[in-house]
Amino acid sequence: MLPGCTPWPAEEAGRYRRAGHWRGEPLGEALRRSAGDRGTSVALVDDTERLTYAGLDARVDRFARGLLELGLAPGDRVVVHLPNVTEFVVATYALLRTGVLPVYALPSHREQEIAYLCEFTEAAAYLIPDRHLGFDHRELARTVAARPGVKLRHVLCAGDAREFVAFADVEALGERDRPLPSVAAGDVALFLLSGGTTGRPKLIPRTHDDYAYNVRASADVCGFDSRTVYLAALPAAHNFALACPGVLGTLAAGGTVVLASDPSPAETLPLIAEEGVTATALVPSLVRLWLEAVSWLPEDLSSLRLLQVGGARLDPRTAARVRPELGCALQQVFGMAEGLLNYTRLDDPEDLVLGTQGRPLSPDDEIRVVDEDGRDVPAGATGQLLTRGPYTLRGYYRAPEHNARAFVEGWYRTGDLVRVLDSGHLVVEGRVTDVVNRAGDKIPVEEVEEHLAAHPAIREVAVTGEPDAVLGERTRAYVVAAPGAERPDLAGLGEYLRGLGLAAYKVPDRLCFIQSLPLTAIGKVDRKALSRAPSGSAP
Ligand code: OOB
Repeated sequence: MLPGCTPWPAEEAGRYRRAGHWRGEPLGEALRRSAGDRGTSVALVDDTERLTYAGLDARVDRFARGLLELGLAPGDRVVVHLPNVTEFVVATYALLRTGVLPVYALPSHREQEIAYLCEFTEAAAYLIPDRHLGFDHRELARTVAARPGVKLRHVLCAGDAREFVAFADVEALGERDRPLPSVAAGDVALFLLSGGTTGRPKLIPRTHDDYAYNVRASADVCGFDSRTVYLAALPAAHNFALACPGVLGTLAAGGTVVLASDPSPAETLPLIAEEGVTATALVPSLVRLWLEAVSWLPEDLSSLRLLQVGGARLDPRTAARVRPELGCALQQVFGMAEGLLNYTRLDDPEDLVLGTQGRPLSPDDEIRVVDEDGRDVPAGATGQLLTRGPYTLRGYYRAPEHNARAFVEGWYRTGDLVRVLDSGHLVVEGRVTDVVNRAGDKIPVEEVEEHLAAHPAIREVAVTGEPDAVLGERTRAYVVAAPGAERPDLAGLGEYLRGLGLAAYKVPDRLCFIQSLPLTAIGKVDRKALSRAPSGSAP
């Protein structure tokens, strides 16, 4: 196993193999099998092209050989920062087939996040589009590559590459025949980012064996097969749209993946009608947007059979509107990049589908619900969810200190407060730790605080979450102004944070000046007291 990663104990690993969860097949093979069975069927559709399985498989092999020609080697890390475009899928399978390890950044990440990922993983390459949604990623790449701690050997750019290596050139390099290395299924295949509990995102190593099981079991539970047309509306770099069952699950099942460049109703609803989309996945804030949009966008959504909703809690009232107003079944998904996935099943009674966040995917997922002292709570009571199982990590990458807190005897502390019903379904009641879940984007408030605290007009700051009708949760910055300084306004602070290279979703939604921050008994900022405080003067 890659240094810095924690393997499963041998006994559990043996059990997962014997149960048939871990099959010893690298992730890149499922596509090859689909290509063998269904070469002429359409595998992938994006804004500009349609690829058959045979076409996609051949491009993946060319790109894989091209990566090796460039000097990338198995075990090297590569930061993948691509939106939902064909190149994302080609690069993903090519990396999986060469054993070069993708580190999946989200499209909205900017200099702070990307530089951190490049430095922390000692990335050898960075994959970008030329422009996406009005943002020039080449400029970002120049800034990141110039930072002293960043040791990139290559920047690969999809589209107009300028001084960087064009994707097309990598494929051309791969025309030359050379064997691909053999990849061991027990090894790390890729890195996902954690929603984060404190500060910087943690890196989650996923092995071929565990992630292939994640993909295959999810596709089974969701009934994906060769007739499935899956719309990737959320970023494909996020676990939900990548593997639950997502892009990888659809392609393993021989279906068709349609890539949407953004999840807005204006982009996605016409695609559903044009491509005959049968299944998709959204976060709750987008469901509400879609529900509004269907009343004025006259698109035919009759092909849609399944809407998966997860990433943040879906309120039962919105849940109840899905079937009558969108005409498809709802599936709630409570998942995490760390592993454990809970799905409501397609044949669950309506009260469970509307009122719970599903039950564990695998018969070998283990669940405990504990109180603040780590003791199991009585059946049905609320407590923190701990889990371990055949596709849940045993440790974050290169994070021994954090791992000592985040795991207890192999159990991963999710930070989520849940209760378990007699049926085994989970209801998510909230979080233990300080992450704001804004429309499914997880905001580690301490990271935002750290940046705001460096602002010359700010003496102290605390960021909290509060309920929001559209976003689920929004953020509010409570600021104690520096004496004598001119008070910044919300727009000014937003500009300041974006100027530092922070992703836009982390910019506070509200700002509130106060005299001093309330403290807990041991002197920590009392966020609970803050969220009870009146909202203050400025919006
Ligand atoms: C998904 O993954 P992450 O890693 O971005 O975030 C995980 C966290 C969970 O620990 C929980 O706090 C929250 O997001 N969450 C939910 C939820 N689904 C995720 N909270 C309430 N209800 C839900 N249905 O968000 C993710 C990964 C795979 C599939 C779906 C979502």
